[in-house]
Amino acid sequence: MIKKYVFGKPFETNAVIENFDECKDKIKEFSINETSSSFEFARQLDDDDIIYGLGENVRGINKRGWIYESYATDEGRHTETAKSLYAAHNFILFYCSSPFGVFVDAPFKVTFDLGYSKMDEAKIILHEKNFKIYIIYGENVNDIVKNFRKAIGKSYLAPFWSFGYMQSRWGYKSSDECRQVVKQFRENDVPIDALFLDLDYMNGCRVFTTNEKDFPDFPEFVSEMRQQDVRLVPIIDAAVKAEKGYEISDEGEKLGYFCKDENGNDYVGCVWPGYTYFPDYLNTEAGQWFASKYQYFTDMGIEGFWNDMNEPAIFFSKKMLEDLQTEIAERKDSPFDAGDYFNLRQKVNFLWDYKEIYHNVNGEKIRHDHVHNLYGYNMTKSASVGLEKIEPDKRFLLFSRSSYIGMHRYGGIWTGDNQAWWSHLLMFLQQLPSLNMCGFLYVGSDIGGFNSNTTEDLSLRWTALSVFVPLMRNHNGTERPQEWYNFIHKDWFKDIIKSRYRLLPYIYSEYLKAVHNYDMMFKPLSFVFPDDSYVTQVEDQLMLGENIMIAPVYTQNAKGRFVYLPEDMLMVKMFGDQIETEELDKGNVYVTVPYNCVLFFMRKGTLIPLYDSAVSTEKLIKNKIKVLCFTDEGDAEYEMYYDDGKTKSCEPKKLEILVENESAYCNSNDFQITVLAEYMNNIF
Ligand code: MIG
Repeated sequence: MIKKYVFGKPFETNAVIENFDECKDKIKEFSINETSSSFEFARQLDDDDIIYGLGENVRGINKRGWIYESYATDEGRHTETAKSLYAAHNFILFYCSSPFGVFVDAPFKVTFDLGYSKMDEAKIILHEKNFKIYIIYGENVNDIVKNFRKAIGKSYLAPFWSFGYMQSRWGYKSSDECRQVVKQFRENDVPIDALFLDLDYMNGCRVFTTNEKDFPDFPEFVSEMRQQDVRLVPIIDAAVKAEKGYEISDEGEKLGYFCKDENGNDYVGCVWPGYTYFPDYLNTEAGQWFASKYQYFTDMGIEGFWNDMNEPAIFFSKKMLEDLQTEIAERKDSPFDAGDYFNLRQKVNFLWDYKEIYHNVNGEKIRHDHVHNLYGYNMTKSASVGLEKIEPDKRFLLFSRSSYIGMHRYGGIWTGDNQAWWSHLLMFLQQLPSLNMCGFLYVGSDIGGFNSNTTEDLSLRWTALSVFVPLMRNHNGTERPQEWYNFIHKDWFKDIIKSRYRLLPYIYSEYLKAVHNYDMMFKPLSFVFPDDSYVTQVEDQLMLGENIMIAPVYTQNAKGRFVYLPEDMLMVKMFGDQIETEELDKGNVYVTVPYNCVLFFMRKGTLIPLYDSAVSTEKLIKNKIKVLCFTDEGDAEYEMYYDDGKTKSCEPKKLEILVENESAYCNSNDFQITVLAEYMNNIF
């Protein structure tokens, strides 16, 4: 059950697509305080209450104890004290005596003070007065999330190839450099499915152009890579270079599709191309005009895109820079003291203001800060709708940096410019269930860390965690190159990446289940073992689907780690083609984890389908499946979801796999299934 409450006249975000009647009862979960400019929803917290949710954010799985601000921000440090990252995911779940979820559907700034100002009080502060609030109920936490997810609609379905290993860097400077990267993979039989192109492929950062000098014959380059099973994925920046003679700029100007300033002139900021216009993605026509330009690439055979800088990120506003220049010139001969200096410094740091920007939504002029959190969402929604016009049934890879709930129907996200810090490896693990609650299933983080120089061991451990994650992409922007071949133990990376391809039937199946059943792929342990009071404390392990538990190593120099087993489980260590298993008893146990190891734990009575590894998703032999079992009195079973991986319209198929006394059975003749009996010896 879901109750919808409406305050004032909310801007339609289209986050929720199921229809609910407006509820006029009093909200019983919160006490409400209205001030002249805001609404505050407060609730007492018991000692044991947990708060889950908030999607992409800093801190733990339990969000309690910090103050978060939903306001999409280009923030490249992601420290523990950050309040906002790139996304605004306003769903939280109170895990208390009678659990419930809350979705705050508000496109402006919302503060979630979750026991920060007062340790025993949660407060949601809405800084404007027009919004909707949904209170979501259910039989248990899984049910609450499911009800919410049904209300916001089915998550984006990514193509199967985008579950392969992907390499990126800011930036590969030429097509020859790209060829060298791919050569390293192919010559060493390290699997890869995609190579990402950052700013350098463009002509002077002009969106929908290519750099003829360093990336000559672009369409041929695309097909040359494709022949090697490597898809090229170009970056698409949100803003458009403001320049006479540049087609996109001229067209957008003429059609009136760019955001305006207060006086109705095109707003000019500065981003990578220099002075730029900002397409008005909140204006459907403007969004569709921009999206139609993706055809420039799809005509060349490009099948995937990543949308960047769409918070939107602005380095400075032309007007505010000019005002500052005038101010400095005027003050040339007047005294300047310490206070003046700090004022000036502050100004230089924030030389743009979202209040300068206006949208045109169905003829209505709306100031950007009132709808700020919808910009990246609408850029990506437009792209998805536009791509659907180009090829209606094709699944394109599409993911975005900024997002709002609702965007999960159109694309995935990556978690932006993280750091090559061990704490960010753990933080990513902790973001996974929160992202899934908010509908974002096709997600990933920059493996190895985007900012700061990585280390070989950090890259290895990060790759090992990402084996389980849909978007498995190594990306960085700093000096130290972090493609696996730059390190000493190349074979260790190879083992880990091969393990990914082996595990794909399970990973993809659990992804499809989460999409089609409105479920979470990654869950906190408390969602699966509600009767075990200890698991609410576990912040560094997750359930992946119902059947396996993951517990990555996230500390430097650690040869292993302690793992909490909520029940007897089978420990599995994969090393590419090699596998080791050991049955472990419930409780705390220390396990050693070599650097080339992918570690997970299976529940009793279950099995994991595996492929033989291959150098690309296309080379996998998908009808030959090997199963790894942890039987319960000789039996194990698994329902494997699969589909064509290419079209949107295909319904998932379900392969029922059953193992009885070392023989495997399934409900389809298309598959050949073998039991990996050697790993079962210690079990029978
Ligand atoms: O201001 O395109 O998060 O992945 O490599 C930096 C360059 C702009 C930010 C993205 C990052 C990308 C980088 N971009």
